[in-house]
Amino acid sequence: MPRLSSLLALAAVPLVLAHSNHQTADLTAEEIANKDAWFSKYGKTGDLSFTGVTSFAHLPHVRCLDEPGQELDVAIIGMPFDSAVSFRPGARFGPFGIRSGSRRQTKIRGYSSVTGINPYQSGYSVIDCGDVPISPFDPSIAIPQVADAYASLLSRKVPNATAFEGLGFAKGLDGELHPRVISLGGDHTIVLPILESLHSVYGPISVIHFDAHIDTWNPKRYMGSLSPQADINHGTFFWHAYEKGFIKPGANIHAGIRTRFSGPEDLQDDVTAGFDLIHTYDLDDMGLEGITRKIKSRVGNGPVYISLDIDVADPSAAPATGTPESGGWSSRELRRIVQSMKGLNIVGMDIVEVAPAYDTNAELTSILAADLVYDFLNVLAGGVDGRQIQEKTAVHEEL
Ligand SMILES: *[C@@H]1O[C@H](CO)[C@@H](O)[C@H](O)[C@H]1NC(C)=O
Ligand SMILES: [Mn+2]
Repeated sequence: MPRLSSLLALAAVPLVLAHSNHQTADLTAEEIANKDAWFSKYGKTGDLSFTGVTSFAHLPHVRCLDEPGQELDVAIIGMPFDSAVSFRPGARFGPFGIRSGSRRQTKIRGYSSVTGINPYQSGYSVIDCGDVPISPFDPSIAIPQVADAYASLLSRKVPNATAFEGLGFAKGLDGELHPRVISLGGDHTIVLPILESLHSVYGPISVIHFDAHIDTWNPKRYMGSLSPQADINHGTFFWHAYEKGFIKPGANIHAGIRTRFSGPEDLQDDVTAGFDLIHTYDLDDMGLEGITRKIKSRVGNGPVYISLDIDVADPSAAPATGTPESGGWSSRELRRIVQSMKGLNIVGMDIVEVAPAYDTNAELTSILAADLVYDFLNVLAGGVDGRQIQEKTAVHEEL
């Protein structure tokens, strides 16, 4: 312990010595424009957690759709669409809310004591690509907009392919490496056009679906078939993905399910659509290990898409969502399950159904959603394993 306090004292020295006269405003305009002068006087340049224009985790922001030459390793993109929901609207503000919830994340302070890595400094770039300008008026326009935007991002060159190859990431059917995109929803319907775009690059893919609801409802049983467009909504999109052949038969799984159903026929349709199911209560009986094992054995080694509806979390942790259901996983339980997804061949991820208007003033939902994106980035970067945690513990014991 004495060594710990002496280390802390040493760490503070450069800031104290940096400038002896803190009470005087003596930098010229030229010096302020020169980052070094500002740094040597005040010890910090750039954004603080609570300052600056809000990109995800203060990452570089590029409007990628307007910049076709922009190369991408990992891209974060907002999909502000909520015109196909059954209950509370508002997820069009989800990307805004999640970015706001991410403000305490930064590249220079991104090291995880759990995974032993900093996913913002893992040899490849993470860029906030802004939002897709999605029509709020007509889902028959909005859905192809999502597909076109996603396909555009997937088509970009991957500048740091070697960092990816070390992680064993799958290539597309064309033999090329494609960017990994993390989408911020938006209501869950956006996943249908996302799967369409991914399918055209990888062929049929498996889905790991965290949600309180199955979202494989056959539209004929789900409020009837009023029009082709009304059939495609946030409760039916996986049924369409199954019918269109975007997802691999028998290699998909839900986790966290607990809603009510019309009857057993809903669950029969779910099996037809190719899904297995982990109930929210299974955590009590199977534990983290059992859930992880069941998910991984279901999806295997092929390309996997992870879709996370924030309503999978208990409403006490994530009240700001369109169709909350009591009895969900705590934020700690959910984050551990998500962190355990390391090692899968992940081709894309999303967090959907964050509707910030229903959040607490403390931004509980937005902060959880942003932290889950951080967990996604850790999983992509190959973090989370027991050995790294032990090494971290050893460092701690040395101090
Ligand atoms: C990735 O590649 C780009 C372009 O070649 C390069 O500028 C950058 O330093 C590389 N590494 C990271 C972490 O972005
Ligand atoms: Mn959903």
